[in-house]
Amino acid sequence: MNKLETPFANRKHIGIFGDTNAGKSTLFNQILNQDLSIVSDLHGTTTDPVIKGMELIPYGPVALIDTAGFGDVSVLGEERRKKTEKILERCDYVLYVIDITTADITKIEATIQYFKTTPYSLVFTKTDLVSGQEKIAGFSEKYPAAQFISQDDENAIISLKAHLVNELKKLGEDDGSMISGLLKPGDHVVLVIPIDSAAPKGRLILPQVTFIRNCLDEGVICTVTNEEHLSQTLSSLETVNLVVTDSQIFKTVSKIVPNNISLTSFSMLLARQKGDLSAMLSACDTIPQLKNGDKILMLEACTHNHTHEDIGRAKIPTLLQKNTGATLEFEYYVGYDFPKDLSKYKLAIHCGGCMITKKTILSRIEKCKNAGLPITNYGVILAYLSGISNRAAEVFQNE
Ligand SMILES: Nc1nc2c(ncn2[C@@H]2O[C@H](COP(=O)(O)OP(=O)(O)OP(=O)(O)O)[C@@H](O)[C@H]2O)c(=O)[nH]1
Ligand code: SF4
Ligand SMILES: [Mg+2]
Repeated sequence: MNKLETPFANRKHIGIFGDTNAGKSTLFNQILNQDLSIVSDLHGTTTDPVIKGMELIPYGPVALIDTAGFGDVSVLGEERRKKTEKILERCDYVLYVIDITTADITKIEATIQYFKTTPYSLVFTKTDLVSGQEKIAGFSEKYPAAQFISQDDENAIISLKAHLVNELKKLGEDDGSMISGLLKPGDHVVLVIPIDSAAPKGRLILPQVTFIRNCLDEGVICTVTNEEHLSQTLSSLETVNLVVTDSQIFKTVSKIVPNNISLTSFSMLLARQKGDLSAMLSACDTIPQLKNGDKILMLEACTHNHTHEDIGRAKIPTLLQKNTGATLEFEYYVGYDFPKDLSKYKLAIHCGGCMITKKTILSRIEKCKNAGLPITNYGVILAYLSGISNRAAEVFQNE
């Protein structure tokens, strides 16, 4: 993906699921109009998920994912099934592919349960192999929104894409903007971005760029500065409705920004946009109860991010142990890995999640909530540990 393309975190994810040999990879290639995924009559051909960004016209950029089939009962199949489940957590929409020649309503109904709350469409494939229209009519009556396709029927793919566009539109345009409900057209916001050794060379990071773009889209005036020039910037402006800073320098910035001006951090805005800010703030109430030996689950979405290694592996553990006076055990899960047993942890701390979809973060929050495990994120806990979470959360208090 080149730099001009929409990042995967900002694309709706569409997963293609179904039994082995149902025609998932064939459909994946048909939608993309490219032979990217291997197609064969052997069951279990697709072993690892294949993900590809595409423009779904007229909807916009999406990510399409081909998965390993459900029906693989080999030992390796168990591993693949787990991978497929993880993919489901990332997906905003499911295309459930069913080979019409072997379709069975009991099985279809059971599989639909597996998708839980993720919206889905049924796609019956291989309609060229059924003689007469009876079978198609039967399923069409039972599932009126179902799509019927075959590998040589281009029109069926065109209408499937149109159906998908409509379905995605129903989900809402995107994850919402970082400033919705906080700022209105004509408001003035000041962004404080430290340019230190952790800042990437010659560019801004994704949440900063997204924030600026959101301001432009919503008619909010935005001034960008660093902590050194913040004081000068504030005194040169007539009105400032909000200051947003990188959480790393919140304390410094908090001293400079007068109390009558609202102040928050990118991490708070990101937690609000992509997750559940109030759950993440209240998870911090657990901190005073932490004791020696308690286990903390650390979730980092990217495998190689040295800045975060520093925050997640050094800064937060040091501050948290200093704050609680307890020796804690930190367990790290990186990428899309997620522990099965959450009962052993006292607190979960997620990274900012800027590179992953809202759906992924919400799935994780849901799992933690179901297990009674409080979950917060790097930015929110850093604000709490620096004693500034009250000020940083003030701007959201009426929500
Ligand atoms: N006749 C016919 N064959 C199809 C159709 N779609 C797929 N097939 C064939 O079905 C077989 C399986 O197709 P794949 O697309 O590899 O199926 P898959 O669901 O990705 O299978 P796994 O990766 O093994 O889970 C291949 O031999 C395809 O050529 C179709 O519409 N009609
Ligand atoms: S906050 Fe998480 S998703 Fe964003 S760059 Fe860091 S590790 Fe990756
Ligand atoms: Mg396949």
